[in-house]
Amino acid sequence: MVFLKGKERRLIVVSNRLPFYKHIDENGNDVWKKGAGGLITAMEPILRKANGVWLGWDGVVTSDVAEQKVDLINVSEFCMQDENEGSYSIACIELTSEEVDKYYNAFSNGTLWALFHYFFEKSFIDYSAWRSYCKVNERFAKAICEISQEDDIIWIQDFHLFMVPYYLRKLRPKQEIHFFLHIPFPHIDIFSILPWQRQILESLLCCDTCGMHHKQYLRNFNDTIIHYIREMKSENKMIRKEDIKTFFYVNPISIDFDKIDRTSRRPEVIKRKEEILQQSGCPDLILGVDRIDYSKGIRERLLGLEMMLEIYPEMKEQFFYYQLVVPSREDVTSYAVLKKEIDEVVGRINGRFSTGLWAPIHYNYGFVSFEELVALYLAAGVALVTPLRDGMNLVCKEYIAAHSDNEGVLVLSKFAGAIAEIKNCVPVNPYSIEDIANAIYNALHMPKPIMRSKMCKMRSNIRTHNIDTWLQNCLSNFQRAKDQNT
Ligand code: GDG
Repeated sequence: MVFLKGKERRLIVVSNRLPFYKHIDENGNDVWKKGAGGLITAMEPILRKANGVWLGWDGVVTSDVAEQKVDLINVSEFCMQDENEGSYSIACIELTSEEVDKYYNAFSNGTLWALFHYFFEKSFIDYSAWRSYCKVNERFAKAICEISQEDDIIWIQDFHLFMVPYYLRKLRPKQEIHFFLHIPFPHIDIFSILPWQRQILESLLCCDTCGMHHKQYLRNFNDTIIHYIREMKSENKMIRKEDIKTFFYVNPISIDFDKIDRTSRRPEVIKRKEEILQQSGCPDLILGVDRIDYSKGIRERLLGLEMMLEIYPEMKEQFFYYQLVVPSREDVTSYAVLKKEIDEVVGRINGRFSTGLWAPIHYNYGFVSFEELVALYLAAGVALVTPLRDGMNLVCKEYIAAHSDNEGVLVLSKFAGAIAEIKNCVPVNPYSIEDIANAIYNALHMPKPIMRSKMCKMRSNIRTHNIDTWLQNCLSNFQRAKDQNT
């Protein structure tokens, strides 16, 4: 439940993927595994505290979705958890393999993700993928109606579900509908490439609120909407049938600072940090943590590291770069190609610069536990967060929260939404290999008092702007919209 103006309301979060995915083991039993990604990191603590419901795809591919019934499962049934953290329920949507190909891989990840991150050359226009996207979005809207009541707060997340507000508004004219976009909203010139821009805008206008991470995304959205309204007026079309005003707001998402800070102070995590440093055998550990994605700039970052070793050969054996890459969207061709490219670049750089027992890069393509991740953050004297474009980026905020020792330097891309809040980082242009090379060198040589002063300031900022304050801000905007619409 969340408390909104004197009343307890049930919170229903809706996203494409659930935080857990299901597969059936050899004995026919359901096995649930935890997924990884920014949306899970951000929304899970909120749902636990609110004892809410999370509706999404459970990763199951089925042959028939005609008679789908949506059941609620409490995650405490299959997931070990800390009693103090609370619990929540999940409600599962299934997809057919054709829908996985078209709605998920082709339209959501192929067309929308690429376009909204400014990779328009990777984005493709496929009408049958769009139709599948609408069909699945309509199924989500029906599932919401099945599991909710009109008094519940429905909070739809992200670009996979742009059309859900439109279908839901048709089914529930009086429902309060909220949306949050976790990726950038691009410039009008980019957005206009999309043949279905009007449908997406009209769907967003069916919401009570729509939140974004950065004021530039809202500016882009405003430019687009002004243009669209002018067009609609000139064509003498009604802008909206319902009398609902949509309230758009900016609220940069954040992390559970206290949980990461607490974990970083646990003796076993500190011990693990020391082991990592000892095993690396180098004075400094540099860290990169990313979901595999061309937008994260992993390849360019590795090239920057290579250039740093070319310009400053004395840096050999002085550091160890640990790159953790979490598998993601493995069925999308451009992601498989990227994986191969990264493998090759890592092999080449290690081949070029290794000496005796030292190799500059340790590459881990996999998933580590939360505690191991915090130990890695803590061990890293430098974090490289250099996406070519990122809605926000939570890894940089987690790195800051894990440094309860007040040490560490953050190298951060100018194209990550987080740069608006994190002023004491080393900013880089992630497209400039030379800029990355120099930033790594400078980060490794930053005098300790300056480093500590910068880290303290970054920590105090993220401690205050954490996931709880983000939620409270969103709820205030929900309330403002409600006041405006009644
Ligand atoms: C989208 C937007 C926006 C990664 N590896 C492991 C692991 N992770 C966790 C990190 C972090 C999350 O995954 C990645 O979050 P990001 O924010 O960096 O990126 P996206 O997944 O692209 O998220 C992004 C976000 O939504 C929220 O709005 O910030 O811009 O693209 O939390 O810690 N977690 C564990 N093991 C790993 O190996 N336990």
